[in-house]
Amino acid sequence: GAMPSLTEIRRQITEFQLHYKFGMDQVLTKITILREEFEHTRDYSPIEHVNFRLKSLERIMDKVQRYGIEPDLSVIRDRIRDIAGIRITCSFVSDSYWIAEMLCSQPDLRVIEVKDYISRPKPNGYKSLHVILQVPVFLSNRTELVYVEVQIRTVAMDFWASLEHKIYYTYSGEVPDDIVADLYDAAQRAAALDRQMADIRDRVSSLKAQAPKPGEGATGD
Ligand code: 0O2
Repeated sequence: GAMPSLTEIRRQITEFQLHYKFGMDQVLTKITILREEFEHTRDYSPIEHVNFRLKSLERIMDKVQRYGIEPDLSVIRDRIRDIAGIRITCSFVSDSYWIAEMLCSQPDLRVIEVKDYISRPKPNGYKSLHVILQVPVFLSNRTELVYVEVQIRTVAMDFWASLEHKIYYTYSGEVPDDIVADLYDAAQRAAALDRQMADIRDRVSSLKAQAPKPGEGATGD
């Protein structure tokens, strides 16, 4: 067939990106609902912050090269599953699993894969829970299924991962050995901090459970 015109290519790319934005918006709304419901019914929400991004065309093309796949929109749609990315930061490790479970049990989301780098960290020390979902996007004339990657991790894991990501790019992937070793050590300390914080929380909540509530318990004489 004839080569598509530049205008046509641009239209196709914009449409492609728009579908990911729609899919991401759907999942973001679900997260907002969970968050607001928690704030309403309890005194705390397990969700601390939510960040999101659409992968740039440039970064998509890097991945096309790395995967050695055809630079074709329909191939990219099938093979690259983190074009729409959402990151949820929470306080405690147990919250990560809890949030993942609440999302994964929603009937209109299809869970494609769960990568648990919390229980099995990457060799560099990276920890995070990755959930790859497929979301239906209802367009005027059809329904499109789009992948959305949700990364869920604690504040401590997130602190580590943002620094590691910057360093990795600073050295274009060739990080000096001593820095690799120090980063690994820092990841272990972040994990120790997460354990300590959970332990403190548990002790405080068991004390709270024992304490008499106002108006009950000791009558004081
Ligand atoms: P960005 O800038 O976040 O978009 P692959 O993507 O092929 O390397 P896979 O199995 O397809 O690996 O995906 P995986 O393991 O779920 O990882 C995808 C994303 O997780 C990455 O996206 C990072 O956001 C994050 N991630 C994974 N491993 C690490 C790590 O060791 N350190 C940090 N800081 N982040 C990690 P991108 O596209 O690499 O980057």
